[in-house]
Amino acid sequence: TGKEKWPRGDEETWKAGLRSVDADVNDITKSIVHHIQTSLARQAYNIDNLGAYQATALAAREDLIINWNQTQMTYTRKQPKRAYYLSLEFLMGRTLDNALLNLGLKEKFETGLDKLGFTLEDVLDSERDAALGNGGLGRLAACYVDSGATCEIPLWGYGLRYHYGMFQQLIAPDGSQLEAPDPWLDNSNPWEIPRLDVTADVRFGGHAEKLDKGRGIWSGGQEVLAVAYDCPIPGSDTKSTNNIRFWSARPRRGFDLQSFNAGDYDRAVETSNSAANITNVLYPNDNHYAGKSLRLQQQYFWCAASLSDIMRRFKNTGQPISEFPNHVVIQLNDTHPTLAIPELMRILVDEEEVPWDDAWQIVTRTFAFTNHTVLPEALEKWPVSLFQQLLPRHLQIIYDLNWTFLQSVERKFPGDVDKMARMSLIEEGHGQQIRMANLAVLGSFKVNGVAELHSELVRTTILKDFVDFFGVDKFRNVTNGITPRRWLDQCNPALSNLITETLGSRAWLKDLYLLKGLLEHESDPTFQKKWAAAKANNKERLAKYIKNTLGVTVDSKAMFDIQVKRIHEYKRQSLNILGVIHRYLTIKAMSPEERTKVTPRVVLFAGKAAPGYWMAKLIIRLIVNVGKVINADPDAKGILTVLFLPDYSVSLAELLIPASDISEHISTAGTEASGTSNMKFCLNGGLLLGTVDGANIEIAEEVGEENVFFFGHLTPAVEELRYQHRYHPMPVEKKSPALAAVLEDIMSGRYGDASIWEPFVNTIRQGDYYLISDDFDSYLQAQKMVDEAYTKDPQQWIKKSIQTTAKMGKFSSDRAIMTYAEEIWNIETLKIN
Ligand code: CRA
Repeated sequence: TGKEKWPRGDEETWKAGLRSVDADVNDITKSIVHHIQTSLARQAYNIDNLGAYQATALAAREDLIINWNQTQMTYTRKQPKRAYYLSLEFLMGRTLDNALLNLGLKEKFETGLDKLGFTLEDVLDSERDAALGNGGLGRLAACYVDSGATCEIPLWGYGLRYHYGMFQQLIAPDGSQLEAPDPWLDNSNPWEIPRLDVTADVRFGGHAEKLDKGRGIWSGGQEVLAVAYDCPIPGSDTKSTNNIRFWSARPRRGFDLQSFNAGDYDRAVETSNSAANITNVLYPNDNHYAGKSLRLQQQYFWCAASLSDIMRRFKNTGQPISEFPNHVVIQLNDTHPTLAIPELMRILVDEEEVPWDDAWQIVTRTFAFTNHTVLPEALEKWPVSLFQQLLPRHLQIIYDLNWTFLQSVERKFPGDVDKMARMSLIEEGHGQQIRMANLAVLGSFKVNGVAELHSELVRTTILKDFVDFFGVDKFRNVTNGITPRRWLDQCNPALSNLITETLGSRAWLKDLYLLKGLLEHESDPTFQKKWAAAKANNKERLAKYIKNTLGVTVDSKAMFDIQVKRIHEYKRQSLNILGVIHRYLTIKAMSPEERTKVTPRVVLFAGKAAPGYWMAKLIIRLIVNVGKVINADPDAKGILTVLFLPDYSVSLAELLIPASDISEHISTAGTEASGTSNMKFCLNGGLLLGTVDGANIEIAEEVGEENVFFFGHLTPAVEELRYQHRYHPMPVEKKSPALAAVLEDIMSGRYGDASIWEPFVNTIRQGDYYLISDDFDSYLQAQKMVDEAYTKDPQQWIKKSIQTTAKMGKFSSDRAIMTYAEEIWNIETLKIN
């Protein structure tokens, strides 16, 4: 019959060979030693922490793979509708600790390693971060796959396997940021499974010819091979283990044989090099479009490989192509994967010979799009000339889609040529450009923002025309979330254990609203003491790290005030450092007696600036130099310390976040789409100092406004204030004398030559686009309230901290992913047995 018998050979022998997941300590040490011996080719007498980590990872990975297999087999058998999360960034951080926790094997591994003479802590610390992302958007993708697996949703991620992740940040002696490459794969990556047999051909360039009925033929150019690397994503306390498939570029043929035979060796090697270049490096821009040709090649390479993989898997179900949207939903993480829309169109029309209109029906029932920013500088617009050169067939498809689309706009809004010009997929101008956001909206059945305010701004500003055209129902909100497994249980064992002990079980980790149960204990002095002790423990842990890395002693009894995130003018680290200088000047003006009444503070900054973002780098330099002066001044000793911690990463965040008393989320109103570190700090019992922006607003709604420190102008005022700065500027001296004194102090040369800082000071004196001068006094006021709340009633502060954690249930990424599943994807959970 041609049907083979499975399994081949003797079934009992097969069964006896299968490994199960319920290992005891003995199995674990055996597995580790086995990997040391046969995978690493090392032995008991020459194994160091790194080797122990690698062997431990290989041992844990076996358990992940067993669950992975079980999960994927169930999907294949039951054929549920599947969701695919297309993201150019997955900011995973470390994996071992998370894997052991999710598998419920952490204690056993700890005991096993101890028997072998290693501490779990050292072993965990030997892992390098996987930093395939810039910031919030990439970390969100990592939290969402964690929640997808935990909530038992058939959800896969698709990404790129960059050889170099986010650059390593060094701080030069003069305070400037330096960048070094991040060759994270150098020690090999135990968490990836190379699938050298899972590949896709991706074409670039060549010619596109149009046939009848919208069909076309694309040929010639250069073909690049995409090779899959799978990364298992375990759910917490479930067998459900999902996948991120990362694509790596390889030359299609080892060499261009024609050039090779013609004796043109250099050229032959060159083409193979340029193919491998595609997945070389992550672009280090956050919230900023740079328009590089190689970036467009990355985007297409990844979209084409992912869609061919998704299509192959769909076809294996044997369903007719019209069923595609009932089996597949694809979430576009920002506009980066928008090319998937014309690519699916191309596959359906040119390869599957689906009539154009039917194909468009399928496409527009398949995609949903998340917008992550309203900042104009982040909007992707690719030159038509670049498309002509690299993606000629996609350009034809986009033109054809635009033609039909603009006709329907004209029918709905006759004569409104301005509207048509704004909504067109093509921006006319000195060189036409393709507007990726317009294409993403047109090709998707749902569009969402990432916090209530942001989604409202999307509806009323950048996509207003599209709301008028499609109706408001297409435009939704899904407020971001964070995984409580990594961002509390893993990073803050002291607090996690106290919560579990208090609530009586670990169920809160999968139903975060259960944290509400802590409120019963908020006034219990014993509980308050334990709560404060957990925070103190985390602050000491951080102080130790600072001592070890920077050689600086910080007083862990002081208030820890933390701002960690990408360095960006809209995030206003500038406001923070200017406030610090104000605090310093105030201290300088005090008598020694008065200084004893000051609430001691440790102000910590960390974050990377895009290498090409000059002003952001200048702000880092200012922070470092202000810190140097203050930390060396006996007048400020013991009451003010200011540090910039280099090379911010997921792992450093895991150390910093549990140690904060207060954290700063102080963007100009309306600019931070959501923010997610705000959620992480509050979940760990840190209080929030912030503007009325992004998810800060919803956090305050949940934890109570009495528990957050809000300041600054509101979103509706911003436009008018910017107008005033432009056309009726008022000198800083008049608007805020306090700020004027600070700027003067900077220009006095105290922190280095005035000429260095002048460009920065000018951004505030002229134009002040981010409204530093408008919000400065209100910021100082809020800081004063923070000081008072912290010193005057420490017990009340602890209560606020408990209430904050207790009311953070909404911000679990489990809630967010279930909202996507139910309200957007129309997809069901699937239990894995
Ligand atoms: N830079 C927003 O700025 C948001 C994350 C995740 C961002 C953050 O406020 O929390 O996305 N936007 O939704 C973005 O990357 C391209 O836009 C971010 O991380």
